[in-house]
Amino acid sequence: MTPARQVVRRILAGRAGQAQTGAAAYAPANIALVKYWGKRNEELNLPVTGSLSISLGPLGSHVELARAPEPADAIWLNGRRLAADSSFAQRAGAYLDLFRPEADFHFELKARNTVPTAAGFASSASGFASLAKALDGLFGWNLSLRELSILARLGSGSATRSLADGFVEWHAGTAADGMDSFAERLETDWPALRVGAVVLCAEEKPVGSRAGMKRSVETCEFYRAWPGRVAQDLADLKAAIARKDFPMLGTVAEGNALAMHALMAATRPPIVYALPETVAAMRTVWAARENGLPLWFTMDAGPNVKLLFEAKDETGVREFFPGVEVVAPFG
Ligand code: 2P0
Repeated sequence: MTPARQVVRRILAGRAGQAQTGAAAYAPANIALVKYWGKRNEELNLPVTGSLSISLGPLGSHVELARAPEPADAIWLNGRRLAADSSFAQRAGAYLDLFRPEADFHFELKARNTVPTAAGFASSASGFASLAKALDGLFGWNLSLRELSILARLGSGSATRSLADGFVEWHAGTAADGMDSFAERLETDWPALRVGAVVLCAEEKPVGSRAGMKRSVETCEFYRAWPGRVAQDLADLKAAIARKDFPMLGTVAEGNALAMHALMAATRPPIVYALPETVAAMRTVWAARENGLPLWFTMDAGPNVKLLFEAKDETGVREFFPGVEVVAPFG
């Protein structure tokens, strides 16, 4: 039995749920303020470090799940049935394999993203998180947030953080089977917080994050400094959130994203996601801040920039970034 299957079996032990007719679930996308970059176990998506994110409320993934009447999985994305050999159907099917009660049990899965794929927010986190929730509903397991986050992690690391709203911390854990590598919601709400998506390029990235982080762990000589940096950033970020100290939150998030991109650049062969427009956007943020606007940014494994600011400054931010798409994570 594979290690992932063993984890599923352990979590579901004693939860012989009854398959319902169907189930629906929703999970938000998330954006990391302290990033996940590097695994200690690739099959179980166990991270080298912890990470901390903010969920994006209405931007995420809806999933409907039922037992398929046909002798094969039927997988739909945004209203279209996918070919069985498409990469999405393959990845979803491999994940569903972990949960089939019998070999001839097939699923009908209908996924719909409200996170615009072109906006530079990843949909795999909300996709696997909503799928884990829908499986829980379909089989009536009644799993906790902690257990669901472990199951979502088997699909994609960042999905661990997409089971709850608000600020979510993913604990790295140390156990070989990853039972202590789960997500927890922080208690603090911050209604004034805003995340802005600045889309600079919607094309597919040259190196996916899964391959990119593996390459960094294996070849970046600075990677050994990353766990210490993340530990400090996590402590500072949690202090900033507890005190609602926005400049501190922005400073930690921006610095952590730049440190991650420095690791990527020092990877061999190098991974540079930034385009000239990305650097220009970064400079605009710094110039705006010099001018007194409390504006910071973060970036993920791509060229797009995500702005961090508070509601009172939205008009000012729009003067610098007229096309920004603004999300209010706390509604
Ligand atoms: C994050 N990223 O913390 C970081 C920042 C990208 C840059 O999590 O292999 O799709 O499925 O565990 O979660 C993207 O990586 O990778 C990611 P897998 P995942 O949000």
